[in-house]
Amino acid sequence: MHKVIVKTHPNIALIKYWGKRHEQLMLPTKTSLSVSLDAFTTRTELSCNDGTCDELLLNGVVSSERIYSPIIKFLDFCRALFGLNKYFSVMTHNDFPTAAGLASSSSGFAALALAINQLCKLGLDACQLSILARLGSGSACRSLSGGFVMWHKGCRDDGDDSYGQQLFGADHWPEFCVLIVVVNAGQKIISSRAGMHLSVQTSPLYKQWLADSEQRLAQMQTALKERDFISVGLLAEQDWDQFQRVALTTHPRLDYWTPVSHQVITKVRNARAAGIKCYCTTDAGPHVKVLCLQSDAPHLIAMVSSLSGVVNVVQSAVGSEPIVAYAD
Ligand code: 2P0
Repeated sequence: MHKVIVKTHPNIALIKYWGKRHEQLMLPTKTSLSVSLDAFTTRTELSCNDGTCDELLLNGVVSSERIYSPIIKFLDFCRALFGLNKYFSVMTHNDFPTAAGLASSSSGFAALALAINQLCKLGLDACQLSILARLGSGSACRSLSGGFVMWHKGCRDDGDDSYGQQLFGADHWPEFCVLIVVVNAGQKIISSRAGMHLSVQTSPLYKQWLADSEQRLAQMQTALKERDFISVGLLAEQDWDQFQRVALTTHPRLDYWTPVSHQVITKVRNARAAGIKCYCTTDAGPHVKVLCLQSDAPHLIAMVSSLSGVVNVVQSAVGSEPIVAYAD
């Protein structure tokens, strides 16, 4: 096989991951749960090259060191783990902003793991693929499946029980909708990886969040199963609220949000007070994700779009499985 093209979706966590119990193996301190975003896609084309190093293009250009080096590290890791004696050409295209709090590393490393498995005929099963993606970026292990996915924190030292598992596919809840409210902002100043490390070390609220989140997981699974939107929204917003408090009490303080983010959040909460079922969450970045039902989306989009500083609002259904689009 000479070339593969794969497509994956990023995911947004309803119960967050933020911190590691093992840094190299990317083992998390807590189990997390996410939903795949159908509206955003990473497309990765992978082939072998005859040169003496890997080549990497992100959205058609040679990317910055910050994006480049974790990918090369991941390819080095794959070469060592699977005895691959070759260099790769990687062409990745995200149809959404990279490293801006829109979970590009989740779909990016999921795509890379899937593509290497195909190209090099590694024969990894779903669980092994998720573990491989996790070694690139934690949240990527939740992007090897569509739908609603739980990343088990696991308890083994080798991490073999820490992988993403699909709870429900995209077709479980066609009305479930995520509005991605893109606000005016650049790349974030402190990466998630560095930020979560600081939070584990310094936030006085961190341990309590772990305990509360653990309890929320069981409730969230039941709410998802029953398609109980209000409970899903409230649980997600509670977990995000604690995540935000943890970030803001980290030393140095991690404030990933802008005044526009807060204006969006206030609008959403006002809409909820007026009877619309809508809930907020964010990643470690300023863009706000609004959980709502499809029928309420047009009204909510019009409402938040009117704020100055909102660049655009993307409506997303629940994403489906990654695909191998082309292989020869
Ligand atoms: C999540 N985030 O659960 C949380 C919520 C951001 C906020 O996973 O160090 O890029 O590569 O494992 O996966 C972002 O962190 O970090 C993230 P690494 P990652 O989606």
